[in-house]
Amino acid sequence: MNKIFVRVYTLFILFLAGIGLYMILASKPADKSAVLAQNPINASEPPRENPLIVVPAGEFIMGSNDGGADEQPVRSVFLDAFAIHQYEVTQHQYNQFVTETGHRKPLNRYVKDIHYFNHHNQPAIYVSWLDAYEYCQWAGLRLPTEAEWEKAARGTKGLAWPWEEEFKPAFANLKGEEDRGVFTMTVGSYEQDRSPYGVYDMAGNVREWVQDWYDDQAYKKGPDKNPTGPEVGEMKVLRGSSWRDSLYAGRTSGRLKMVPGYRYEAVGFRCAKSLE
Ligand SMILES: [Ca+2]
Repeated sequence: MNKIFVRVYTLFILFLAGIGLYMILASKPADKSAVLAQNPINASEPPRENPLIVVPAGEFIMGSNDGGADEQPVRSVFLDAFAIHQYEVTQHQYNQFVTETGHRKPLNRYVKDIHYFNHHNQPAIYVSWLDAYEYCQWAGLRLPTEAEWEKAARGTKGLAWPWEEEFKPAFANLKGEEDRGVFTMTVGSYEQDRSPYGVYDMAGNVREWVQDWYDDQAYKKGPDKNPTGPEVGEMKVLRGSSWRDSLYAGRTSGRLKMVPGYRYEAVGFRCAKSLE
């Protein structure tokens, strides 16, 4: 009697395990294709060029009274001419640096959902401030200052977003369902997330390291010409919002601070250079 009971019980357990296995196997491809359908990366697209866009010398409106206290006051700041990458540095670009120098790879097998992030036209992510700094040096460039980044994002007239003054979360790759992105997207694929100079993704896609140390008084104390932030500090500045954050965080004057060693799936960068 006992033996029959054990056999029936064993068969019942195997039956349950089979159903569980079937459900796992059947559900995975459906989830993946649903996500990918919402996140259309053109896999066959060749690597995108990332030209430098010239921002002419002159004054621009820096800061805002609508955000954090660290963005105040609003004032006119003069910058010498500079050039800045049209797009965030792509994985194609960053991988060339890794191959040539042996620098640490940003993506590895421990990264969750790596297959949603690893196309060559998606931005380089999981890069610390020092990774970004060293990439720009290798490329014969440098990180933009906060002031340069802000001018490249908003033009001379103090736009709150890279586009006109409307609150339009669908215009950039941000958190939420208004736009078509789920993870990082091909750089430059949001035509409206384009600044008056033609620089893309200054509102969304990934947050971006800049050169300056963070100082909450930097906008109050900085010079009116070519401000570069404090000499020393503990935190570096990130600018713009990302696929994991809101449009509010992507205001052109918004400032975020982070330890320089921070590496994350929503943080990348772009480079700049001074012009004579
Ligand atoms: Ca960005």
